[in-house]
Amino acid sequence: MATLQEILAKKIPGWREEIAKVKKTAGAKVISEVTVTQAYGGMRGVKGMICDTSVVEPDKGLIVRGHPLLEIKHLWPEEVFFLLLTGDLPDDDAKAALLQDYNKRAQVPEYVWDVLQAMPPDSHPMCMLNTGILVMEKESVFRQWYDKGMTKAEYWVPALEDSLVLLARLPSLAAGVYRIRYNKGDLIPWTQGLDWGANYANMLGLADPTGSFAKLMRLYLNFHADHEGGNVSANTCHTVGSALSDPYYAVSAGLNGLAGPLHGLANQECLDWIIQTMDKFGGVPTEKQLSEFAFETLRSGKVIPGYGHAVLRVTDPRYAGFLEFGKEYLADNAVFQTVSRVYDVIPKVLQEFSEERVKAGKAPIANCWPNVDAGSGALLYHFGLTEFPYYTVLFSVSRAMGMLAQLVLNRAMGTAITRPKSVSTEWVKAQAL
Ligand code: CMX
Repeated sequence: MATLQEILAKKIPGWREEIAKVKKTAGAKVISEVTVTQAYGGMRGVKGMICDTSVVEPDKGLIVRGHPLLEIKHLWPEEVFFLLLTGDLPDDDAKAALLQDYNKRAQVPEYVWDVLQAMPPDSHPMCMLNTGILVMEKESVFRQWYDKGMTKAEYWVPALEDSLVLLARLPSLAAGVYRIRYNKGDLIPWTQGLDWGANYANMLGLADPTGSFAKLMRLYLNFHADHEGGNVSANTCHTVGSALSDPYYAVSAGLNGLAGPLHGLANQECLDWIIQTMDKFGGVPTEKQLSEFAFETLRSGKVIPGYGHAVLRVTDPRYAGFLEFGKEYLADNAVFQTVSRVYDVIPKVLQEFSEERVKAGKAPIANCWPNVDAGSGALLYHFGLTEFPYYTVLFSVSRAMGMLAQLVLNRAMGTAITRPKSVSTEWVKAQAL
């Protein structure tokens, strides 16, 4: 049975050749232009980097290595990581081999727990997760090989080893963060032979008599793994990794971005908003009540979390997939019913608010539809994971797969250090006015 390392070692030379050919024949072709608005506006829509693991089509959503997300929603997370890295769906042997790779590397060192136990008890779970990742940096094989001296062509090999160690340990680390931060008792160890998603579900320690929570975790970890290269977490990981900082530093940097409320933290904010509406109206609010509460939120200068997107212009298929799961497993749950009702109301509210904004000379809201963060919290809440500030940690465990797959491929392709050119406002005025 071929290992992931052997499979990649076979594929990488062909990919390098292909990219060299593309650069040689089409190197001078212009693929993007940048306006002044884009330069001030977070480079939205500027095509200035390559990511082969997935693409996000504005009208379709996430496509992973050519597969529309909802067509591969049955994949377990380890299969998704294999797909992201190699471009192929793994057969049973490859899936088993990757699980073995994780089993060998899953033990979180004791010093990590010592550090986490010593953190202030009100630390945010994202800060604890990231601290745990950073203290393990001393084990980076990439850094050891780099210090000894290695060729550029070899970079991907220790980068992959660090990635496998990190991915193998992340479920235990993240579950440990949950149990320490919320005083849930002893840590639950990794179970050899149990898959990555079910292991994580098990180590959190929530009751799961029917196995539905493990199912949700596999789906959750599948859906959040990757979202092309330009989002804050992936792009940050890419930039930091491009300086040849090792995967521990790079992933940690990416996750610090995921911890922002406009990015991954929106899932925490979103459920908080849903619960606020239920508290205010004493149960599942009516459409009218929701609409009024939404306008109140918007007029107080806040965003509606879970809605809008920098690239998408339709309902996020990840949201649609979660909604489908909810309808199957928790249709009677009041929080889920509120989430569904919010979906009936918010796009219209945002559209109306957007029109008001435009009349007032502001930018329109480009996308009034839900993103991934709009629905996931209700599902977690149903299964007893009620601590909102923990939600972005779950997102992180999953997103690490995409960031690491991209990082390994970038090291394999010898992607250059990131260094776009910034210009000053004086320069823009001189050019454009
Ligand atoms: N509620 C209120 N206003 C919103 C909005 C929302 N859900 N979505 C966009 N807008 C506003 C923006 O804040 C911006 O206002 P200003 O011009 O006053 O700054 C204006 O509409 C134009 O923004 P846009 O072009 O539509 O969207 P951006 O690409 O700039 O931002 C995003 C995208 C996701 C940050 C934004 O839609 C947002 O803040 N959504 C709520 C937070 C959220 O759900 N984030 C999670 C995204 C998914 C993820 O990364 O995990």
